Amino acid sequence: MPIYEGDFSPPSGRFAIVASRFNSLVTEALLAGCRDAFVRHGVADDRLDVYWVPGSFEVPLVARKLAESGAHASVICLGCVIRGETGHYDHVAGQAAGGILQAGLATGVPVIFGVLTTETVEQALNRSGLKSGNKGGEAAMAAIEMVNLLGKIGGQ
Ligand code: INI
Repeated sequence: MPIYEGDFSPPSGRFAIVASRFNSLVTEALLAGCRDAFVRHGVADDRLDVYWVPGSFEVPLVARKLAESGAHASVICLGCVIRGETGHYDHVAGQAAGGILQAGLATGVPVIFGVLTTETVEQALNRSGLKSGNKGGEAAMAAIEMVNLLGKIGGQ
């Protein structure tokens, strides 16, 4: 029985990272974790293109444009939405998630959801390099795994 999985061998091509400036203390740390994971898996900084947007709500549009361009093997979306800071948390977080999903489904390019959605600032900090790892690094790993998995589909 053939089983197909993406591995973490260095993929070819360029990678786009869309990062949200809102809550930038957290998102700068997500970006650092993302870059670090890429570099440690054979994707050097000069193969990464970083696009900054104002907030997580703006991430899907830029992610979709990039995915449509066909210039990148994957698009990684980084942001941070904290419930305690806003009454429109549900709209921003929900629309970001839905838009990021749609960008991938509409283009066939793996578009990775590296947007933190947390109740508190402490949780966000913990998931961006403190107690609970770094979601930006996890997003880079997910991108590599998906690129390598998709490379195995249709070619057997
Ligand atoms: N954007 C975020 O990325 N995180 C947030 O927590 C947030 N809050 O709290 O409102 C947020 N708002 C801005 C939003 O993403 C848009 O940039 C803005 O509404 C303009 O469209």
